[in-house]
Amino acid sequence: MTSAQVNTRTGAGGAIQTKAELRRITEELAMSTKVTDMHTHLYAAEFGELMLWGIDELLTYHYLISESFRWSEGTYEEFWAMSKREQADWIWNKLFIEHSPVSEAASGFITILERLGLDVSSRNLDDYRQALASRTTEQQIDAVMQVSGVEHILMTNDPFDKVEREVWLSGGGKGDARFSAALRVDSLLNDWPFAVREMKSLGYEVEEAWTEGTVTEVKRFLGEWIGRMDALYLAVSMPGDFVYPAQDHRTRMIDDAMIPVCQASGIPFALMIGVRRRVNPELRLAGDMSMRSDVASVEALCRRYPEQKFLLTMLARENQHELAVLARKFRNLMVFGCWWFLHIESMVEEMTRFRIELLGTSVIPQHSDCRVFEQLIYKWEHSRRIIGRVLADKYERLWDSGWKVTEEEIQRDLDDLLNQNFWRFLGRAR
Ligand code: RAT
Ligand code: ZN
Repeated sequence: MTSAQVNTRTGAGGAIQTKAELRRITEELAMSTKVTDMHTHLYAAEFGELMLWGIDELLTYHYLISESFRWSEGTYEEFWAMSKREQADWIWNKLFIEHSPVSEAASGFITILERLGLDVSSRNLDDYRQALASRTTEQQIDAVMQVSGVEHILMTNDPFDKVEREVWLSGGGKGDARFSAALRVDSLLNDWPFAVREMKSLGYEVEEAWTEGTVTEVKRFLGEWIGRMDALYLAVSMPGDFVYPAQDHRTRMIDDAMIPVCQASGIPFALMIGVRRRVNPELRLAGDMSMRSDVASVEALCRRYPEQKFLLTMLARENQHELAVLARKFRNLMVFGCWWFLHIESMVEEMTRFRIELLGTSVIPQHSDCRVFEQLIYKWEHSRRIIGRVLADKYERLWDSGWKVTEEEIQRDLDDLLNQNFWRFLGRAR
């Protein structure tokens, strides 16, 4: 931020004059500071069909699918047999017309419409579709990044996904500097027989038995994919019953292959712990559940590998406080985001508050987890508002004691929270 910009907010000299001004400036800066979104399922335009955007994709977001079924007596098969557009119409009727869209995901859709300049009061879905129909993917990426203030996006990149793999193997994937890759390795840890088959088909000499040769080949696989993608970190989602250390495949994979490769490449390992996949398989992607996790496993990893950085988020509300306390003990642990079912206003508020109370501004308060591009608009707007409010409360307390934060300091703190803490943790301060 330039001093000219600073002075427009605070008047002569840049000093904040009143508590009301302190709050206003904090909340405004929280809304406008550029963001690095360090975990999404979004893609750059060159990934083609993987890059989801537009009204029908937004309405068929899996968060909304599961909410819609609460109002339906119909079968799952009927839903899945519909075209995407029909599914979108069905969800629109269930969640927006027959009932009011007050849930986080449903109200988020309304925030998107409004910010895209569409007439929310018309409730005319076809008008919304038409308004976006003339746009290209590239135009929509530019527009949404502009509106949401998201400057940099981390994708989730899975070499075990055939469609995505082809993009990378044909030399693509790195054409848009606003996007970076994160190498997703769930299959290696959570579905080893499948991973073995896939790696074999790609020419790696691996077998299900954990032999020295297999370890060497898994490390080669990881190293080559990190290089091919320029991956900024390695990432996995784990069930809540993940235990480390244990006499099992996961511990061997982490100790023998993943940590050595992360260390050789100088990248963090991101663990997202606490998902129970497909508790209702008929809901497909929408059928996953959260479960409590064992923070002691994270503790064991951080203690055993003090030189390795761990990015960590957990899915159960019950784990959040303990995890934040653990981050006080291990500087190689960076807590990030309010994940999935925690990405609702009440939880974001609670978690942001106690994280800042325990860790100051040394956390990454949010990531979006967006799957459809326009979701950046609502996920960040809703979270920014809360982050600004929490921070303003803390500055007001300081103000009452006579400690006056300056506008530059507020900007610095928000830049840390929304950008720099991520890049610094990677050792790539910007
Ligand atoms: O938030 C989501 O959309 C989930 O379906 C998951 O993708 C989760 O975020 C994950 O990365 O495993
Ligand atoms: Zn995710």
